[in-house]
Amino acid sequence: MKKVALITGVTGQDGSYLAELLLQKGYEVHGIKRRASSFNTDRIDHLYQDPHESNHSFTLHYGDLTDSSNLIRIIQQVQPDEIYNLGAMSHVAVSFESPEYTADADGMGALRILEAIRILGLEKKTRFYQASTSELYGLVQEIPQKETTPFYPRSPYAVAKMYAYWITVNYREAYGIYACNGILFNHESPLRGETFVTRKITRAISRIALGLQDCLYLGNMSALRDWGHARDYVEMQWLMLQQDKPEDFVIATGVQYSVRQFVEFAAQELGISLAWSGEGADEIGTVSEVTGKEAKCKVGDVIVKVDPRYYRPTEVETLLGDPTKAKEKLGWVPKTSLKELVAEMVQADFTSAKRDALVKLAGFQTFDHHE
Ligand code: NDP
Ligand code: GDR
Repeated sequence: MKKVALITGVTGQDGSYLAELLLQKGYEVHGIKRRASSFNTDRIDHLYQDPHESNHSFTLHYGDLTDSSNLIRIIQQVQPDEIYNLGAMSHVAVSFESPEYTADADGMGALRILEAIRILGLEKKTRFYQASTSELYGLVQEIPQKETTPFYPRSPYAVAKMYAYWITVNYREAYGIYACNGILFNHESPLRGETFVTRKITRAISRIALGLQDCLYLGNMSALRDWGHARDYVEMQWLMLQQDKPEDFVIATGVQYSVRQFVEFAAQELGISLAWSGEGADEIGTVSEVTGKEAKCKVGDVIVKVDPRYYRPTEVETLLGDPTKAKEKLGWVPKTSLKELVAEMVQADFTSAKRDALVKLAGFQTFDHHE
């Protein structure tokens, strides 16, 4: 018998990698996607299976984490062995703009699924994974952060995720549901949303190198993050649901870099070196050397500037995870270094920037997306 998994947020970065992993493992995979006015399945189109074929093992359902009747109906229909709750309004800065919606989708959404499991009498059958986050540590109380480090959330997103974290623990203890939290530190990939800082950087540097864009505007470049690869991290999401006993785990690399360093690594990938001057809102990044054959920018070009518009009302300055528990109990170690991650992201974005440059050269108009 095939195992059955249901993924919320299947159209997102992690949803795509997880669906691929579970299909490779022989699962029947169901995903919840939101209705949108344009196609929103780019990240999973390569996994599409014709629903008219009798043996298809990947099915999408329309739904939303803010709609409990819809969640109950899908879970009743699918009868999943495992639910991965990856769906969320996941952008920290945007959560300050839409705090109430963020609380509803990211906090109450987890409760709605756990209640659906209970209402449908699936407590003994269905295992539940909650996408918890290093943002829970916010104003950090201990370095590095581990499972026992106290939380201090610093955004509406993190506060909503804190509710989801504790309701997951509570339903495990109250109703014996196999439910666990993966406290995942930042993880990136070529599929990362374009407005998160890493992807914003790799896209912009690629476009600047080809003369399609002049400057990259960023917020707080001194922020420190522990960045891993999403492909490595979804393996952990699966592993956490395969244990005898449900537990919560920190997933991180244990290595920390600044946003500024990430910019430097991305530029170096294309043979561009940067020099920094100024401070805070006046900081700029100037091209100091160009060795990349395809890079069109020149020494002296200012290609990075700070725009305080990207500052957050409350910032998380430093995050560094201690993944010892995951290593000891699950035998997990991250496979991808930051340099490898940056190289993969830059290569992917440089390829699509080159396509845009060719289209432009052929006399057609191209439009970039803007925040
Ligand atoms: P993405 O933003 O790439 O994906 C989020 C997914 O959630 C998308 O499929 C989105 O749909 C969907 N979604 C948003 N709102 C709703 C809603 N109301 N109902 C149903 N689905 C919804 O995030 P990631 O893949 O990067 O992250 C996955 C999860 O892990 C998220 O919960 C995130 O908060 C959490 N997390 C992520 C980390 C990271 O570094 N990536 C670290 C720690 C935690 P649509 O495509 O339509 O927008
Ligand atoms: P984060 O990721 O807030 O850690 O949340 P993001 O990439 O948005 O920011 C990381 C750090 O970079 C700083 N920064 C900028 N960020 C963005 N987005 N845009 C900018 O221009 C910019 N300039 C500087 C930020 O201030 C911040 O310090 C991610 C999300 O995936 C969450 O869903 C997840 O829970 C956490 O990671 C772990």
